[in-house]
Formats: sequence, C-alpha cells, structure tokens
Amino acid sequence: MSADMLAPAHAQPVDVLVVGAGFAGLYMLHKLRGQGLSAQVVEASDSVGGTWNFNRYPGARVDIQSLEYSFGFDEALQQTWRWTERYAAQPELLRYANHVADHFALRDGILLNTRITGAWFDGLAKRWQVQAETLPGAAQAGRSWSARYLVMASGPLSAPNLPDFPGLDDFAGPVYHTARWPQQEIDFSGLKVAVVGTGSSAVQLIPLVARQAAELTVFQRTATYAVPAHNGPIDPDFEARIKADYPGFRARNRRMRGGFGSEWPPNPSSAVAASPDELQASFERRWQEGGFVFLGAFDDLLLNAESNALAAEFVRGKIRAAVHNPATAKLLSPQHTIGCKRLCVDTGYYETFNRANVRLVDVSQHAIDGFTSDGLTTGGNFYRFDALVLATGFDAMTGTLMRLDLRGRGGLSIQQKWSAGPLNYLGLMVAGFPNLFNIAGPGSSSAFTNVIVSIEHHVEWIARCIHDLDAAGLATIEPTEAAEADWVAHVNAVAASTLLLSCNSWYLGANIPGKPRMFMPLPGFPAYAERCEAVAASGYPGFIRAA
Ligand code: N01
Repeated sequence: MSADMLAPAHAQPVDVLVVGAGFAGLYMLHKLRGQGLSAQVVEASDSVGGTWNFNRYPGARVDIQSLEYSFGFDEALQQTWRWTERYAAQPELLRYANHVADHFALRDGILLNTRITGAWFDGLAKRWQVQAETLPGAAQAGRSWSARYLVMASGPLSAPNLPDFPGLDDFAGPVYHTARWPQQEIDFSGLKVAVVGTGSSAVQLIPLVARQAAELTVFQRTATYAVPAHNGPIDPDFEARIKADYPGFRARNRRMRGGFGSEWPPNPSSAVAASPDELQASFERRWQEGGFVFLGAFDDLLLNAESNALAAEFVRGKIRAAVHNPATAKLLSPQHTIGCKRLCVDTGYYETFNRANVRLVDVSQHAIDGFTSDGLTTGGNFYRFDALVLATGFDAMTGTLMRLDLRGRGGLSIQQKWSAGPLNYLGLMVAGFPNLFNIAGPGSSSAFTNVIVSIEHHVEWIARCIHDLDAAGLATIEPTEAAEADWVAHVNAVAASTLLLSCNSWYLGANIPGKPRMFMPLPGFPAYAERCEAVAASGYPGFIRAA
C-alpha cells in the first residue's frame, strides 16, 4: 500500500458514499435514508440534475415521453408534477430534478461543486476511502470519506468524447461541446457555425442553430436515422387517463422490452411476412405516432436483416420526400442497420438541410485533417467558420469510471481490471471491487431502456442488497470472477442474437479510438430484472458475501 493510499485521519465516516446527483443519485439518497442509513452524495457540478445540467445545448430534450421519463416510485410525486410537453425540454427536466430534491428534502445530503478524484478499498477496514477535490463554489474545502459502500451514480453518458483533432487548439473562435454546454445562452446570430457529428445531440441542435446562424456547415461521418417526435403540449386527456392509474401504467411499462411504450406494444408479426400494404400501413402508423415506437412496427426489425432493410428503406423514403436536393438526400440516407446505433428522435432535422444557409459535408471517406485558426480542412477542402460545436458524444458506459483513480482489492485499478473491456456481474458489481455498486453501467439493460426505469430498478436492488447484508451481519459483497465471465458472455450472446453487432456504435465502444470492443448494454429489461430478482431472492449466487 502506498503512502497516498492511507486513509486520512479526518475522513468522515458514512454508510454509503454516492457519486453524482442526477436522477440515480437523488433516488439512491432517498432510498438509503429511508432505510436509516447515512449517505452522502457528491456532485461535481453546481446543481442536481446530472445529464440535464450539463447538456444544455439548444434543442436538448428527452426522447422518451415525459409521462414515462419520470419517477414512478412515489404516487404523490407523480400525481402532483405536471409536464408541459410530450417530450420535456432540458430546462423543465432540470426543474423536475430540483423538485425531486426539494420534495424529498435531499439537499442537505448533497455536496455540490465537489469532484471525486479517487477511491480505494481498504481490505482491512472493509471500507472505501474516498477523496474529493473542491471546485469553485464548493461549500467546503477538499474532503474525504470512509464509506462502507460506494455507489457510482455518475451516469452512462457523462464523460464527453473530445476527438483528438490535429490543431484544434489553434482554432481561434469559441468551441462548444454539446455535453458541456455553457449556462449562459449562446447567440449564433450572424455567425458561420460548424457542427461536427450527427447523433442524437446534433439532430436536436442543428435545426435550432440553423435558424440563428448566418451559415451552418454540418460535418457528417455517419448518416443518421431519425424518426419524428411530433412534440407538443401534453394532451390533457392522455395525462388524465395515465394519472387515473399511474401505478398500473408504470407496471405495464416495466413489462416492456425497453421499460416504456406499453401504449404501443410491438406488432407481433414479422416484416418479411407482411404484404406491401401491411408494411406501409404499420410503418406509417408508427411514423405518425412518433418516437421509438417506430421500431415496434414489426417484432423482428432488430432480429432479421431483411426485415430491418424494409424499415430502413421506409425511413430513406421519408428522407427523400423531406429533402429537396437529391444529392443531399442521398448523403443524409443511412445505409447501416436501423436501430443498431441508437435511433434519433427529431423535430425538423432532415428538412433543415433545405435551408439556403445550411450545407452538409461528408467526412466518411476523408477524416477531418485538422483545424486552423479560422476553420478546418477535410478531403483537400478548407471550410471557414467562426464558432465550432462538437456534438461528438461520449466515452459511454465506462468513461467516467475509467477517468477516476478507482482501486479495489490489493490496489487493483479499474483501468487494469477493464483493460480488455468492462467485466461485471449483472451490470451492478465488479469482481475485486467489493461493496462498489454501479448504476446504469455496462452489463445492465439501462442503455436500451427508459433510463429512469433502470435507475429505479438498480437503486432498489442495491438498497435491498445492503439491507440483506446488514440483516445477515455481513460486511462485504463482490461477484466471483466466474459469475462475471458468464454474465459478460451472456450479454454478448444476447446482443449477437440480434443485429446490434452489425455497426459501429457506442454500445460497442466503437466510437472511441482504441477502446476495447465489447458489447456493453444488455437488451431486454424484463428478463434482466427477473434475473436480478432471482439472484437477490436466492441468497445472491454468483456473489461472495463475507463478514
Ligand atoms: O453522441 P453520438 P450524441 N469525426 O455518439 C460523430 C443520448 N442522447 O451526444 O456515428 C467526425 O450518438 C459520430 O460519428 P459516427 C442517446 O443515448 C439522448 O449525439 O461515430 N465525426 C456521431 O455522428 C445518444 O445515443 C438524447 O461515425 C465524429 C456523433 O459525432 C447518446 O446520448 C439527446 C468523430 C456522435 O454521436 C449519444 O448522443 C442526446 C470524429 N472524429 C443524446 N467522433 C435525447 O434525446 C465522433 N463523431 C434524450
């Protein structure tokens, strides 16, 4: 053990240290307090709300309906909160997170502007020693804790991906990353703006920036499938119907593959078995409804390449109809498996490319060569602009943990442990890292679900696990390496039985150069939840629990 790993004498003892005050951290704190445990939430930013505090770019909004993307564990909370829009925008989601913090009187358990820098497991004391640095605005100077349990509620999409573009530092204008958007409003009026990336963030941002900027140039490496949101004010009749039996609605959603969409269950038939009229009707009906329900137009869209190609061609037809210039429409038309990368939900994305001030540049054949003080070069052409938006996504699922000095038994670092990919059991724990829980991490079904449903599930499982340990007089829990290997094999086998391995997605780590390719999220929430329940109910097989 090195000197810097000695527990500071002033470390504050706490039952559970929770990293992050997004939805996961908020519910975890509430749940632990309800069990009579002491808990401290530590949050690097200046507010609760997690992703909804950082992703403030124009157009940022949820892509699951607001009435679903909200906590269901408390009837009073879900009955009294009123959403204004079908898909809430970032400011409203941040207000909701703040409301949750106030409703459950959580603020005195949350330390803001304080970033966890390292945590190591002390095998003798059976405690996590956790250190933090304070950032401007913090209530107290640098802190450390000694915790029985450590819960990472730091979010699966929270470590921004900043590609290593040559010369980026030479660019003289402002550079914004969608996932670290400034709090003050950015006015692009009169400016020439460049956007790199065409994923969910870019798809939401581009139509709004296009309306403001003098010129907008979008650099696209992979074309994107986007289905319309048909966003608008909440339909009061729909809201009343849902709220008349909100628990029933939540329960029905939990039985859905993604933990949402029970109003639009998948059509149980196969696309290849459908007649041309049936195909068109099913796709069109769901296109008109909007959102992810499109992928339920037939039950085999993510299982059968031929079925998938029919759905993909339907969307390409919509792109051709929306975009006037055939060459631009062609460039905007994705050729990969639809649904293999996360589907985008848009408002006027494709139509934006009809504007005279918007142009699309293909960087799929020639990467961005490099930046100068006033633009970038790709494919031998120079593009001049005043401001740059990087909508380049995240080092998903592992990035936040891998950027920490996190050490388990015997000083094993998380970087060593995950050098070939994020080994885990049930997506919740890692062998060699006792009493460390991860919420919505690799190996769980979080990325394929309404993440709030996954958060509720994980928080409740973790709280129960700690309760069961305490009740049995036990001090530690960690998975066996065998259980971990089986679980990772299971996740990858489930993914391999679908079309999800057929493209370069962040699910696979393929968006980050050098990141090990391992399929990280597990498709199918109900089976996952059943498995977690069975493990907890039968004495935690696959785990070692010790006094
Ligand atoms: O990130 P992304 P995102 N040169 O990884 C491109 C959630 N989310 O922030 O596809 C050029 O999807 C990259 O190209 P390619 C949601 O789960 C939800 O948009 O790798 N281009 C891609 O086009 C989502 O899936 C909402 O070839 C480069 C883009 O940058 C996840 O967050 C809203 C590049 C990154 O797209 C991530 O979405 C926003 C390079 N070197 C986000 N590197 C909701 O609606 C990357 N790209 C709730």
